[in-house]
Amino acid sequence: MSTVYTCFCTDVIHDGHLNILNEAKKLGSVTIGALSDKALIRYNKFPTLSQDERIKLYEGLEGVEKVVLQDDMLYDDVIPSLKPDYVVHGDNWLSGPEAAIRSHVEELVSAYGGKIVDIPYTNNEKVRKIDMQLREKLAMPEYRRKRLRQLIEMVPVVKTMEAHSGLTGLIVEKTVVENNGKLDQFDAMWISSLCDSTAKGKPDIELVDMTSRFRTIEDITEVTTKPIIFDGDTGGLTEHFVYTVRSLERLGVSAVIIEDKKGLKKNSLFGTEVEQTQATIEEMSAKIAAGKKAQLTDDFMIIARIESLILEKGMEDALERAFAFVKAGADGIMIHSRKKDPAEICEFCDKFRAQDKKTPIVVVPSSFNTITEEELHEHGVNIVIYANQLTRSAFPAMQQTAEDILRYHRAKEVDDRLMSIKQIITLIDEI
Ligand code: SPV
Ligand code: MG
Repeated sequence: MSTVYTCFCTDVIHDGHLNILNEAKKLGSVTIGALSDKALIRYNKFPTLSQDERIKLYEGLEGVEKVVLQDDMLYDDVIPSLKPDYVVHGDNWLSGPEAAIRSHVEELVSAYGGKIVDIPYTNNEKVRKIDMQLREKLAMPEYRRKRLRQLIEMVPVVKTMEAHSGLTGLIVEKTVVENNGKLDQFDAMWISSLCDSTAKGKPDIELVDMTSRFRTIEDITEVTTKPIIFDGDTGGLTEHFVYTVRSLERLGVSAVIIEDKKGLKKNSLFGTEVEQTQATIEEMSAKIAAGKKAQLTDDFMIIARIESLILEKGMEDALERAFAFVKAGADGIMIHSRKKDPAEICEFCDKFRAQDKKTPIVVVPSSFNTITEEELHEHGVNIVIYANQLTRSAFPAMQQTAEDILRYHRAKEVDDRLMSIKQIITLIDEI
């Protein structure tokens, strides 16, 4: 009897999967590959069932011979070992970033004379509804909030991109690229105080109040599912910070990062060019402890951001603060630097990791942008935040368009670099 392989990456079996399975059964004895959690996160979306639950779900399907774990989105391990006569997949992988995976499978099966069978994708009302319900589940506060802690355990580096509006949230949510035959996407969103303020034409000095910052969070949570790390600036007064923690938890935010500064906060990238006052270890520790006490869920994280390198207070001061803030209850630490050379960040991470193997480390490589995620991971970093790049790319593009329309007294000259009207009106999903 012929053998058939198909890879499933779903938490819910709908008509589309049953159709694939039926077509597969007509060709021979069927093995389902269950894509592992870590591959699924890169390939598709965060699972709502565990890897083991998914395997059980597939094993329960009628006519399935066996279920194996597929640990990589590329089929390099499973195909050469199983050598199926047929690999069956929905025809949605004929185009878009997934096409690279299909062509890799084609190479693998043609090595021994196997074949790919593309099954027409089922796109009925019921299937769309199930997809939408899954997305909605991922977007719910109780599911979204805990996802950052889950991701830290599941991926080498949580890749986090700035979002400051529904639209930028959608970009972070939906951008998928194909790179060396694999797909990749961001894991989480950073609601930057700099970008949230800049979008409102205001300076980054804690001027945009919390009600407005929460509105930004809601704009983003309404259209996305990925977890959120909120830039809480200094956290404000401790008496206010405890309320902020509760509100953020309720909104489904996974973490707040607060920096050890007091008085009028200026953006860190000004460094010592402007007056900035660092809070004492005792003051910051008390704020962290109060936040942890106010927190109601186990999922939420309070991450302490250390400004010693920014304010040129030295490595020893940065490390002393990091250990003290962890002792005060911080669930993670963020170390910041405005040097182009990543050396001081790496030194800090190595020294911190020598004494603390577990507490998550967050970095924001805006200035030290030559270092890769993989290199940062080697120094023990868990979360990398691209804090402002979407804002900094949009601003000059808009400015150039405005200048050119003024220059030419019409819009024809700029049209080539604009998104088409058709694209922009179909960009947003309708329910
Ligand atoms: C932000 O994005 O607002 C930050 C990071 O706090 S930085 O601008 O580098 O200080
Ligand atoms: Mg900020």
